[in-house]
Amino acid sequence: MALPSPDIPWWRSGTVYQVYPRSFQDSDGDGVGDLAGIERRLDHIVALGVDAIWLSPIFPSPMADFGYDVADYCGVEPMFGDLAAFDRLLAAAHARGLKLLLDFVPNHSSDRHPWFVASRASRTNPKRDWYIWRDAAAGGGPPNNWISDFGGSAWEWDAATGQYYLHAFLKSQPDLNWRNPDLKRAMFDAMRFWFDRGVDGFRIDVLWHIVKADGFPDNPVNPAWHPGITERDRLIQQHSTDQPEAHAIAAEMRALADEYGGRLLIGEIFLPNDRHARWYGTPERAQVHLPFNFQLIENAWDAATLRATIAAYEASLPPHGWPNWVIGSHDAPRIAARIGEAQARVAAMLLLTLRGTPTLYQGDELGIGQVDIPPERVRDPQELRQPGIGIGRDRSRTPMPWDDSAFAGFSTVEPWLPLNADWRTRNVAAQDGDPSSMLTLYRRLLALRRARPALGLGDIALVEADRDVLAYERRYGGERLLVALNLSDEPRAMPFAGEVLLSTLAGRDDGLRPNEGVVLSPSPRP
Ligand code: TEU
Repeated sequence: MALPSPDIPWWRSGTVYQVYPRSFQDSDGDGVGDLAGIERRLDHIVALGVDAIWLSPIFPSPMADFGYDVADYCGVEPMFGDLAAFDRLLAAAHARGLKLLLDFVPNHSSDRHPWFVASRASRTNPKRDWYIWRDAAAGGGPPNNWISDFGGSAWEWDAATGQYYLHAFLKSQPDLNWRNPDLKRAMFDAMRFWFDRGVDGFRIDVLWHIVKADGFPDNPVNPAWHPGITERDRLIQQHSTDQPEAHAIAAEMRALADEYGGRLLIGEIFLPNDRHARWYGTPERAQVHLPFNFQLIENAWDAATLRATIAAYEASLPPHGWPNWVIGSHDAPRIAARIGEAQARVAAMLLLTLRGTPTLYQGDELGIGQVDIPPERVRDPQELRQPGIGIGRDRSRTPMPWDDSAFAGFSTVEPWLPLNADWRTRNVAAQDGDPSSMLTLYRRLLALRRARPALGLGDIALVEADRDVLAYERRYGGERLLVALNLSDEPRAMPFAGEVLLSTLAGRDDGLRPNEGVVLSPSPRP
């Protein structure tokens, strides 16, 4: 077996696990998770078999968007702990061989950030230009037609200074002006602050948003919009996102990460393949290591679509671009809610056997499915502003169920969001020793991926198979593994001859059973 070269960076074969700090483990009895809680539960993450954790924002925040409204880029939200608690968590993670990534939110700050307080104080304040201020349109009203991702105009009138400011998300999340050199320097200093403390990299929030077209032209109307989808999609975000200057800043961020050596940058980018691939940059002037690929979340769950998705994405990558796949997040619906638990097992196998770095989201390893949030407990600002179209994000932000004790061992009091209704049986302790549990399946898949360079690093080739079956080969050096996934709830023909190393189901069968996925070692060729 060919052994991977030691200079292959860890994140190529590694797996990232997203922790949503508010909902992982409460250690001080306020119903909200915190850093000491995460530290206490690190062994769960180690036992799972991932390589890195990415923490959603932990910085001081009024929590209008649950941490994605940052009031200090170089601090820790008191609800989560303090810098000392962060240093302890980082040391504890490193001691267990886990990397730790933070969530950098460069597009906007909180309106309570001292920079914005200064910026809105007067038109002549030295920080005025750190945010995006514009006069009203000639006939009055907002400067252009841009719509906030959370609905309504992206411009908010400030009566005191007689101008509008831009906010791509909530009005309490004013967009920063990356064209201002002082702002840019301050943001790079914030990245250095965390790199100096030892963080292994960043997931960068809405990276493709950070620079806007000069002159702020109107965005074109989207002819495909209908009232069943978000208001944001009324327009095509042509001038408000994906500007060349944003790519240039990504390249500078990468240069900084490289300066520190071995630090990873993951960019949150939602774009079609051709434009998405540009976020890798060029070998001479690289941008992010991994532009997040959300196509397993966005695209239909059937063999033909997945096959086409994999083929088109692979074909779009530049030669130096390493792929990655995401199957859940704090924004997306739970995978098991979307496709059902039986297929969620197949999805786990797909995620962990595709070519590219997988990111998995806390709770998906337990197969948490639909969680109905009673109307009076809805907290997500996006849902509160655009109710009724099914975009609520609370349903994937519910607390981790650890055991069947009070509040699932997450807290000693009622948590900030309800638990999954089946928490008494669907929790870490219950699944821990159960050979048929989702948790056991994830652990086995991660162990196999770690043991087999063909899975962690190998090439991928899609293989023709029966209807509803997605099949591919992974190959590294002399090692070859085969994957066959039955996307239907009927039996299908097994496309390969070989020894089953791992099935998503208990027992064995010659064919592919309904909703079965298998990894095989090929039989030697006759
Ligand atoms: O999300 C960016 C983003 O594109 C979201 O608007 C996404 O489309 C939506 O949540 C799907 O329902 C990032 C963060 O992940 C999200 O939690 C933040 O609210 C947002 O940026 C603003 O910082």
